[in-house]
Amino acid sequence: MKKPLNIGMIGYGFMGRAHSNAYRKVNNFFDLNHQIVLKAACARDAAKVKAFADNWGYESVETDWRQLIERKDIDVIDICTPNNTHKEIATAAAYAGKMVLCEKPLSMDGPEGKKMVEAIEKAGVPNMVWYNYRRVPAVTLAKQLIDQGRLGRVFHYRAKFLQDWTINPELPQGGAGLWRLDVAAAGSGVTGDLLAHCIDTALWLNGPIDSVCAMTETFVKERKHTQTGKVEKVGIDDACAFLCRFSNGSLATFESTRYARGHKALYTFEINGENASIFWDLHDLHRLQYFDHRDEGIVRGWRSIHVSDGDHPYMGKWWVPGLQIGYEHSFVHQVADFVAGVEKGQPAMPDFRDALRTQFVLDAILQSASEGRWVTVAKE
Ligand code: SOE
Repeated sequence: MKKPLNIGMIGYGFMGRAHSNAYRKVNNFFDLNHQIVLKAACARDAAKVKAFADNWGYESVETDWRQLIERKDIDVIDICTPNNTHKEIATAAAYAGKMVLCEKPLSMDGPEGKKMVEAIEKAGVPNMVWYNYRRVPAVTLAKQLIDQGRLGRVFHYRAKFLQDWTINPELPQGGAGLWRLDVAAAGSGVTGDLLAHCIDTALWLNGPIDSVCAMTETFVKERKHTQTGKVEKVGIDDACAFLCRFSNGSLATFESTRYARGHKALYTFEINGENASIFWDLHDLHRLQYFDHRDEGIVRGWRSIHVSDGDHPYMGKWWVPGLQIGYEHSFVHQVADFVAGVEKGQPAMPDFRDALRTQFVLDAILQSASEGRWVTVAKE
């Protein structure tokens, strides 16, 4: 008999759906001692949250997250609300002794994130931040290859995350989905929304970043605000590019924008080491490109590894070799690792403390862009 693990979901947007899907699938594919139970969904709009709960099979609804947190029958609070609400909900949930799963980025900035880490560690509750791309099997395979020392000394890291959905100046800021354009709700633009993913992966694969030199731009300076109905200044960065130095001596370039016409979610990274290189592309997420200079000369070249075999990370849990999986599975893997971590007493990464490191890099990027100089990344 499995032990129930009761989920209290806050928010019903894109991430509310991605996580709910993961909760529903995880026990069918992964051997866990806990059974996930979709206990309650919570959001302010009663009709919308009811429709969401009915669609995904949540047993009940709440319209006030404080009520949800007080409920004795909830074990895990999952925060899928805009960034400016993460701190208040996460600290209250930790104080109430709940496990806390928080959407990325952890917080609005480093100082706020630090307070969240203090609260969660004081409460001693399991916690995790949803940087899902670590658990795309090809990305996890990249980590394995690096940990095996196949690359040798790393010289370069190169990442970008390109989209094109905010080019239209008539698009308003604020409200469902579009809160990402409102600095009061999001904290920053592409830096916190997209580069946060690139940085999380980079810190995991290539270690700490020491210093950054960044530039940002806001191409559309004013947009109508959905809540006030008035045309208001846009406070987010529409594009950001930065150079950085990693502690291991490697040099890096990162670029992100929502103004790259034709690109919808082009997240790519490349790592160049003395012996080997790795390249990954979210639009082709089940492949890892790998070049090894130690291969025999006549067959040396980039290999395109179709990450779908039973001995590839996570793939033994899915179909048969050769059949690929997709974006949504990265969330299933993250839930599976979180629950397995709770069972073994080993935190699943990134936890709040680990995600705070990304937050410090984001702060340094924004400071560097506004001051026009290199900035050292805070460590703690
Ligand atoms: C929108 O920019 C968005 O949905 C991000 O918020 C996600 O974190 C990213 O994975 C895809 O793009």
